[in-house]
Amino acid sequence: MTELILALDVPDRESAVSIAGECAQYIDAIKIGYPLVLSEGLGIAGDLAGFGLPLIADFKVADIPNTNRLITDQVFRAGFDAVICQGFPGRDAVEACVASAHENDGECYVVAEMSHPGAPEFFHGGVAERIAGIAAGCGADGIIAPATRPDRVRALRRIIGEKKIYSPGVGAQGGDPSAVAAIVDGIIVGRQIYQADDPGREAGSLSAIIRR
Ligand code: NUP
Repeated sequence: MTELILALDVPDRESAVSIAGECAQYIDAIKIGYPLVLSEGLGIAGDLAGFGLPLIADFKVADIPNTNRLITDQVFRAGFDAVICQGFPGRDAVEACVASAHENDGECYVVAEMSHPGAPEFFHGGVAERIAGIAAGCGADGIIAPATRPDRVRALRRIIGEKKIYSPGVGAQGGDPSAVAAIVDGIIVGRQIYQADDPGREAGSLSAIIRR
C-alpha cells in the first residue's frame, strides 16, 4: 500500500496540531522540517505524538560523520521515528546517521535526488545513482526520490530494490500522484494539503487516489 506522508511545513504549533488532527485518519506519517522546528523547537515532536503517527525529521543532515551522529541522536531523543539525511557527504556520513537511527529503533532515509527544477544540475549524470548505491550498501531504510520525475524514480528503484522510496514533489511542485503511486512506497505532500481550504478533505482525496 502506498503511504501518504504529510509534510507539515507550517510555522506554528497551533496550525500544525490542528492540521495534523484534521488529516490524521487519512495519512500514514507526518514529516517535519526546519520551518516548524526552527519556530517551535524540537518539542513539537511531543506535541504531535498524540496522533499515533510516525514522525519523520526532514533535516537533510549533511555534515561530517561525528556531527551527523550528534544531530541524529538528538532527533531520536526528541521522539522522532525517522530521519532524512543527504547522501552527497559520502558513505561514512550516511553510515553515522543509519547507525544512530538503528540504535534508536528508528529509520534513516537518504535523499538520492531532489525534486525541484534545479536538482538535475547536481544530481544527474550519475550522482543520484551513486547515492542510491550508498544508501543500499549502508543499510539505510530507503531513499527520497522526485515525484516530479517518475522516470528517475524508476531508474533509482532498479538500484535500491525493495528498500522504500518516499517521493516529494506532488501538487505544488507539479508532480502527479497517480504517475508515481504505483512505483513508490509513499508520497510526501505539503502545500496541496496544508494550504487547502479543507486539509482533511484534501488528504482524504489524495489518499483515495494513491491507494486505488
Ligand atoms: O527533494 C526533495 N523535495 C522536497 O520537496 C526533498 C524533500 N525533502 N522535499 C520536502 O518535501 C520539502 O522540503 C517539503 O517539506 C516537502 C514537499 O512539500 P510541498 O512541495 O508538497 O509543499
